[in-house]
Amino acid sequence: MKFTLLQKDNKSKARAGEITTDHGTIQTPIFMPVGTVASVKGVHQRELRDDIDPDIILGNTYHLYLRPSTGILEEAGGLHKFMGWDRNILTDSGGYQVYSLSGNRKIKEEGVKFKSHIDGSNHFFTPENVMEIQRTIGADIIMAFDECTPYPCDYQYAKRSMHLTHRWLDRCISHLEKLPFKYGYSQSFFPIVQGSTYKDLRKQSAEYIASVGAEGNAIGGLSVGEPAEEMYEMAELVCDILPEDKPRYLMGVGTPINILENIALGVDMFDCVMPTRNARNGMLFTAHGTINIKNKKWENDFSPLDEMGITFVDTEYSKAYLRHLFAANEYLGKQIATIHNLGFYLWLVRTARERILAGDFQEWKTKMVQQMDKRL
Ligand code: PRF
Repeated sequence: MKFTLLQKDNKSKARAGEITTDHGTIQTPIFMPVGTVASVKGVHQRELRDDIDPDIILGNTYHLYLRPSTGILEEAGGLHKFMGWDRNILTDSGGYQVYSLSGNRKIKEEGVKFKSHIDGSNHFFTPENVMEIQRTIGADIIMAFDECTPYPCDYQYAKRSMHLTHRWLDRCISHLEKLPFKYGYSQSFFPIVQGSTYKDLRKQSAEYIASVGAEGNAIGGLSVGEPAEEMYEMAELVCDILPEDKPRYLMGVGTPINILENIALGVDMFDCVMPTRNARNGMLFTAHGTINIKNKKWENDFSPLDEMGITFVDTEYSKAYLRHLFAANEYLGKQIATIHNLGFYLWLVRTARERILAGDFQEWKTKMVQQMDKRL
């Protein structure tokens, strides 16, 4: 993997860059649509590629290991082949899903014992077997096995957990060295900074993560319920410590405003279920604020879904039509809303990149944050 920093913004810490892997080039800042179970919910791979056009999508180790299972993915020749996606994929390690989805989890030095959210069966994740699973899934970027602390989290717990995440990181790295790539292309490994909302822990964690010299670095444990200002403060502190010449990935963030604010602090990569999940509930993100398409006020509004026309759904369908699809509980409503929202998120990061390259990112960001902070 190669990361090239193309431009640093003068008035903020925003950066524009390029990551190149064996599955192509990723222009940063980037938003990665979430395809948890080898599917970006509601969107065909062809629509994803041709209409939304992300350079990279995300999959989840926790889900893919449980279903279809690591064995099936190995038989298929890896996740790219299994799902018919030949661009980049990143897999999260399960270090978050195990805590948020599975019941009765038990964290020990050795790893995490958990119950499947599907059938209640017992499983055990360790840094070692999670590296093996991610080798077999075969994503281009794979993540360290960590513990994501909840919010709020008392200082002693956050500190112990951060040290556990660091010890697990050492185990991930030494085990990966023994595991060759499986499918003829390489995989890059990103460690994850933790430390909850404590400045001294975040600093210590960022320094430790930076010291392992990985190809890219991630920031975890944020956007778990803390106020946005606290998230920004932690992200800035960590970005200032992480190496400049490696991509920085803020995990599970966030709203369009969160994304612009964190780009301004030096983050290059984002993922979040918000554009896809909220689309399925009838919430549309636009450059002028959010729309609840189920609202009666759209019943006879025959204007285009979004005048900006970022994706074809924006100009081909009206607000009244999409409201009708939601009222009638038609699958198509969720599909159209998902294409719209992902199209908008990708437009947002692409435009941020253009503004960074053009030198007027900060002015554009201030205007966008103001105009997106509305309900239409
Ligand atoms: N760790 C991992 N994945 C994550 C997170 C984390 O802390 C978060 C936190 N927002 C989202 N996804 N492994």
